[in-house]
Amino acid sequence: MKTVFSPLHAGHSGQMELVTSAIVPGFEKPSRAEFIKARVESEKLGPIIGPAEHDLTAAKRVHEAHYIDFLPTVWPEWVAAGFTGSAMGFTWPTRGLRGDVPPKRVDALLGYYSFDAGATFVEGTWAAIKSSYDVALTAAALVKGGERTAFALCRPPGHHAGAAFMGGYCFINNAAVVAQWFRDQGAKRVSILDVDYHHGNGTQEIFYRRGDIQVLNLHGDPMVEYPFFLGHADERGEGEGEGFNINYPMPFGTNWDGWGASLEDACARLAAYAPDVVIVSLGVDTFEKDPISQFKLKSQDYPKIGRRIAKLGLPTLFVMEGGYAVEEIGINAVGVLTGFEDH
Ligand code: Q9C
Ligand code: ZN
Repeated sequence: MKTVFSPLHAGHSGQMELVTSAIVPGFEKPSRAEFIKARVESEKLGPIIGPAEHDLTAAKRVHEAHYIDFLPTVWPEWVAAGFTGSAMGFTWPTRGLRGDVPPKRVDALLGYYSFDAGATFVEGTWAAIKSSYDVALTAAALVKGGERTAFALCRPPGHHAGAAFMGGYCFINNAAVVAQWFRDQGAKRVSILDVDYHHGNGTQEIFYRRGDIQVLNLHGDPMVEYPFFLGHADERGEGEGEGFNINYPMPFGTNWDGWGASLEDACARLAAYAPDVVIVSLGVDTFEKDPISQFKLKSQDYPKIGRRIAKLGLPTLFVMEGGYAVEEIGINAVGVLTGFEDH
């Protein structure tokens, strides 16, 4: 399978991150993508190609235009305001406050367009966001063009980004963008299978009222795990989307037995939906040694994920999301892909 990769991800580097009791160097760092790329090469997965440039039309099909237009302005406005360090919000419009009046300061707008302080900008961040989007669309075009599969080695990731919010290291929801793009290219139904450890709250929010894009999410129980405020089993979609959003929250300590059972159920529902294409939001932060996660998958489990997805027999696009155990991230992510190819 072909991998699409852009070196521009590397400019999104050195950002800080707010965790429970400290501000620390971001876990979402450039070496993640470099370790994955190195493993694609050493495993001889296939050619690595660069992305074609795309305008922002496809992004605005799933995100609000004012949100997308804000993203490239952040760093220049931050610098013009005399701020240094990492650009992140610090005040958020929660229940009871005005979410309909964008303020005029860039630091306030960062809060306005976020649900947490986890989507942080440095100088190269917009170029990295744009390259990640280009990577996803370029890989999607390979599958649309008849390839059985492709790997979008996206960085930064996307699944926490909603129609008008960022968070959780995510700015543009690459998986959502390509799902809508496939619909616009004539696909009747699209499934998104999100196997990242964290609930894909942005993806769910974007498609919650849609029956033409099925969203299946396997993740840590939001009662006790980030992003906390979405991802429960009773969230099944609304209106035309009723029954097309399916959540599999799982407890801390979940290993292959429990996780694989959820995957089996998700794959059965996906097969019943019979989509034209499957988009896998590929996070490998389910790994036992992940520094911010609480599941217990082992490296030997990742090829099983790929093999199970391959058994669906559907065109499949893999879009990279999370995974923070950088030493093993390549082994695990590429393990899924070689498992898929083995089938
Ligand atoms: N103590 C993705 O995997 N921080 N985003 C969690 C850790 C945010 C994860 C707190 C994690 C975001 C794409
Ligand atoms: Zn994650």
